[in-house]
Amino acid sequence: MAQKESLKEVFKNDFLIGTALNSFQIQQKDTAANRLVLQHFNAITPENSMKATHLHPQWDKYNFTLSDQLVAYGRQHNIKINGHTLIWHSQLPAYVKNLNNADSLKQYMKDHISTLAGHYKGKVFSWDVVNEALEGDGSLRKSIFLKLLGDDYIIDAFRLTQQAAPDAELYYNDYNIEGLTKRRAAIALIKKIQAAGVRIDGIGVQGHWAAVHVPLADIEQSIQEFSALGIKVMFTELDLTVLPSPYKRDVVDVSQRTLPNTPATNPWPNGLPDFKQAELSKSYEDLFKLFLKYKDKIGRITFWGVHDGQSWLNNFPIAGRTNYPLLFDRSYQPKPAFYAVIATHHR
Ligand code: 9MR
Repeated sequence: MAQKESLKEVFKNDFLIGTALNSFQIQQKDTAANRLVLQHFNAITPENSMKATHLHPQWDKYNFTLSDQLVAYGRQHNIKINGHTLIWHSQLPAYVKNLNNADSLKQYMKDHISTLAGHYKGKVFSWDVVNEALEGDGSLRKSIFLKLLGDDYIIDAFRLTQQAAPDAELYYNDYNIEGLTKRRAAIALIKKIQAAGVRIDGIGVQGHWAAVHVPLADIEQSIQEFSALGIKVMFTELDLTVLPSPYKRDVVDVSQRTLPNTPATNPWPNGLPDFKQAELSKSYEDLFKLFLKYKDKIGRITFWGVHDGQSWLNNFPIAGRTNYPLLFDRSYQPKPAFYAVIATHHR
């Protein structure tokens, strides 16, 4: 039976509530998930289908079919669309990775951005213009873009997007930027873009955290510091892993390679025990209390998936585990964490 409460209704005066859609959901083949989308979410991000590998697989070939479906779906249901993502070092097709001169890469960037942002001009609410350009130590990631084009490729990417899609909001998106080192680097980056006279409207804090270890103080500090730059703060890929971490620190590093699966690292293949449900609920409750405290600075909270069964965390950083990071379970039912989130609003 469907629950009465709707996330997007409950938080309608606070921030948008988004979710990431995979290709089945975009094609409306996951009908139970699509019911949840329509009931609870007023923002969508394609989990993969707008990435360069999918959308721009060859130099002069674009494959808009799936992302056009996503955009049509969003527009039909009055759901805001966040384009994800224009310039990213990962999921780059080989013909880009193998470029060896600045002129060609510049041409790629110009064609890629003007074609995508132009195609969805007036249809996409916002773009993650540049994704994950910072290393853990705060330096610029040694991507092909940095190597061939130098530091200013980021400013150029924002400028090109602004030209192609003047009405779209433009964001910088990254993980772990709530932490001090990357936060400082992100602030410097945003100031640099602003100083160049180029528009940046918001920052996307991905929000791949671990239940019980959510860095609330860092998150609060980063909301304050990012919004002081005159930009909106978005939480763009929220999920809370509940499984044992193979890392020393309880920080999810999305660039880590896949690690071996052992019984000890996959303890709950048949269901999450109550005490873990309670921990997850408490972490989501704490987070949403914080989000509500800063609702005037936050534009959107997007979950990285509709339900636990589709989460990337089932396969990362260890393949084939059973994780429980979202508000809806594998049977598309709201979890205790869902009700904990709803309840933050009524307090
Ligand atoms: O969830 C996405 C997964 O299905 C893809 O295999 C992966 C590589 O493209 O990307 C995942 O999403 C990532 C997002 O695009 C950027 N931030 C980190 C996300 C999790 O890896």
